[in-house]
Amino acid sequence: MDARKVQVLFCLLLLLVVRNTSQQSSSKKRNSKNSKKDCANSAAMELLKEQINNITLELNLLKEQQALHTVCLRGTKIPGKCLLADGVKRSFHAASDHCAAQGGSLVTPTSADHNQQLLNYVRQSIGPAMHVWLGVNDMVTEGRWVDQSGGGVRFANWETDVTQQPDGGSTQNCAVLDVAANGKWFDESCRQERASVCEFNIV
Ligand SMILES: *[C@@H]1O[C@H](CO)[C@@H](O)[C@H](O)[C@H]1NC(C)=O
Ligand SMILES: [Ca+2]
Repeated sequence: MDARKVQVLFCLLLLLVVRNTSQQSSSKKRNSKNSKKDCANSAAMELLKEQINNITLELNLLKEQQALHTVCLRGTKIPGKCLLADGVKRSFHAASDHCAAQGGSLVTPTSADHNQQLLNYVRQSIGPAMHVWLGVNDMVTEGRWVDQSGGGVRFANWETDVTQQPDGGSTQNCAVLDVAANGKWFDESCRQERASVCEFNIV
């Protein structure tokens, strides 16, 4: 419903209210002239309401941007995204929920560059011996590795020089990035408790 319709409805409602109150108070002085004035007032009110709505929306957007700015300052910025590492060890699901609760998702590198930036960031922020969860799993279909939105991953960085990752079959359905292995990926049991990095899209 657009603002004009709302306004007309509001006026009709107002006329009803006016009639009722004048009946109740037995006052016959409220005439249509007053009602028209009331309608003009109500139109002004509607405009004010719309302005308040607009300002509220803008304020919320600013708050979001501010929060994102804080995340970027505490973490690091890569093209299009801010990353925030958390050394607390959690299962894959708990880590994923933890990111979602902050408006982000588990980090999912989409290129060798991103993977390298993530590796550097984790190394200098939470340490050189860390395994961190990636937003990558093959829980639904064994061997089909998907990102947090369920789409197939286009970039992967499995360790294949020493071992042949992913090698855990149906017992290991979640992916980690191993800092000690220079950012190579390994599959692990999703119940393992690992550090994590959340990513936040920069709007
Ligand atoms: C509120 O925002 C909408 C969409 O941006 C705009 O068309 C409208 O004119 C704004 N209203 C007021 C009262 O500022
Ligand atoms: Ca698997």
